Amino acid sequence: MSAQTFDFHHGRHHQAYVTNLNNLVKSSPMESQSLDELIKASYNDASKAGVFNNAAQVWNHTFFWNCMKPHGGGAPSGQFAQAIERDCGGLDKFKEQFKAAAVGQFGSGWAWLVADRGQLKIAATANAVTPLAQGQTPLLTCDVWEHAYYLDYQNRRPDFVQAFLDHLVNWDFVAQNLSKAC
Ligand code: MN3
Repeated sequence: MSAQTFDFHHGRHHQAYVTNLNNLVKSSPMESQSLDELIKASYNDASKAGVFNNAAQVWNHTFFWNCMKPHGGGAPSGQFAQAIERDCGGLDKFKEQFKAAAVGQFGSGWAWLVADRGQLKIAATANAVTPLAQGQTPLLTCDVWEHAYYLDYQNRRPDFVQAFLDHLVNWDFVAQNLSKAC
């Protein structure tokens, strides 16, 4: 991920969601709610679509940055590696399935690895939707909105997702998320 992509994505796109959300909840009872509470309370409430979209995008982006580290990628270890083996058929199969979900998401959205009642599952969501609102525990995500990759990869979303999996994923963070979910 180039410095330019990171700068625009974090400094402009993520910042815009923070600014919008702060403006939307200002001087309302929602102002004192946590991000998690806001997301769960506004999901599927058409009158709060703006709050949901911005709150979920703030949460998703913060989570996405934590899913990466410099010189990331490689292979997970320990209990998490065993869970990938058990539920996804191993790291290579996991990468194939995650990439297929990321590439197959039509338009803007997110690819996810989640824990759902103790089982690892791969998912994709549209726009701002987050598995957190759907009762699942997010473990890993990749942003597949065009703003996440267009400067570096133009239309080649598969290449961005492959680079994310091979060189950016912070498996320690992903494993931590699973240990907290169990
Ligand atoms: Mn984004």
